[in-house]
Amino acid sequence: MTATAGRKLAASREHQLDGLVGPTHNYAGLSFGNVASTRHAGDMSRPRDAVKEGLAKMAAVAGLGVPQLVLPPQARPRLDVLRALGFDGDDARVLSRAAKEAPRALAAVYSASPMWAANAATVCPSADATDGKVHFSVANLGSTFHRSLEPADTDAALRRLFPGDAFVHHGPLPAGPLFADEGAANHTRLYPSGLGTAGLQIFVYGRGDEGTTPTRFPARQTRAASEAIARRHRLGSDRVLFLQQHPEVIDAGVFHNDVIAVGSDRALLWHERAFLEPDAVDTIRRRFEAIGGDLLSWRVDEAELCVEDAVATYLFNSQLLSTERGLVLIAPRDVEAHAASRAVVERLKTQGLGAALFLDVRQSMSNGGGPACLRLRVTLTDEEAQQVHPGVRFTDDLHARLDGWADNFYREELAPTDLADPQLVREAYEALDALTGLLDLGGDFYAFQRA
Ligand code: SUG
Repeated sequence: MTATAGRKLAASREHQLDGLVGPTHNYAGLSFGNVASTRHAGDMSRPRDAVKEGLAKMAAVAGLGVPQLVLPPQARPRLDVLRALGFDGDDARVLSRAAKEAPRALAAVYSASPMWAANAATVCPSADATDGKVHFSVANLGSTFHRSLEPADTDAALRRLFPGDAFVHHGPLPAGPLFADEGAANHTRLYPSGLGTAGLQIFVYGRGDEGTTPTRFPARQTRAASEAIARRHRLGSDRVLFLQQHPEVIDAGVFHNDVIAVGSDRALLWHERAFLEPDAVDTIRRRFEAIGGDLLSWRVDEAELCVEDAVATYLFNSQLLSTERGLVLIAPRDVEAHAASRAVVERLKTQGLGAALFLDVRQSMSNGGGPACLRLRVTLTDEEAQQVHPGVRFTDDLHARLDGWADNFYREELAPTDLADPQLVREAYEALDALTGLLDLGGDFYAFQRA
């Protein structure tokens, strides 16, 4: 570690990049292994509430003094994908045929899934990389069809939001089961507080080349993918740790590690069944100590909160934020409403947690996306932060403008049958066209604007 890198991290801040919920947010049961997605398949969705819940969360985070950024939604529906699947003719014909012959494909091309920015990419701060750059690796998201449509546009968006040579943008890893990658949802970074040195990056995978794997639901992250990312990001071997997620919890609906553990700063909140290796957290502690860290371990036992209730309430999908008030937990309201889950938070408050805020992100939760799913953490030095596209900085003014934009363009309700309505396509594109003005992204951000 050079003195320069040490100075750089001392002035670093963790930015929260939240996926803005797109106008076609709907419930289609597209994610096998994500129990909320399956349970809510076919429900009526409320896109306007969804985007406003996300905006209110961004406001709460910004209100804590944490820098907040907005990731624009991707253009949906992807009629180009339906055409590639053989549906031809004008838009109305493509939609009506797909609705009859391939309703799941229709739902997939409409999904607002890019809102879950934790799956957009894995991001590593410059202090950890031997080349002193911030590295982004876009996730390939090949485990589900609807999410496999995201990487190319995610890559383009991240390049637009983080331009300049402080940032290295790696595209997605090669497609296919071997390098299945779901981004930062399986990645945690701990750093020794006050030292201004590099951190320890923990990559959690569901499937290795050998050994136990889940039997009921897919493991969406492989060890090979995590290793490739660590290599690309030029992380020293003393900076990385690879741990296997317990296959049994994947089979219980923990489709990403951030559904069963969350860490930030020097704190790690984890369920006793999160990891396969029984001594996983001892290893984390030891490795963290070796780089000058003192782990604050918050273990939750099965008797205190069972995995099923953890999945139902999403306690571990809270955001853990370093603020002037100490560590703050942004948890879903479902945690507050559940006695055992809430009791864990009360206990944490006696063990170093500064405060907890309970927020309503119901629309996202019903598709299996809690507060932490909606954000990607991007740690930047002050100098790097100056390079970020200024239009996506969340301010009170932008909040007000985006609220008004949602009132103008978002439907209150969306039923599965509405997806065949060509008017919805026009509405969605009009909304996004207007958004590029609000975020100062120019008139050529979306493919439909360039056509
Ligand atoms: O990939 N749900 C998302 C939820 C992602 C949550 N992210 C994190 N844990 N970080 C998924 O399963 C459901 C879409 C539908 O069924 O309509 C969906 O894609």
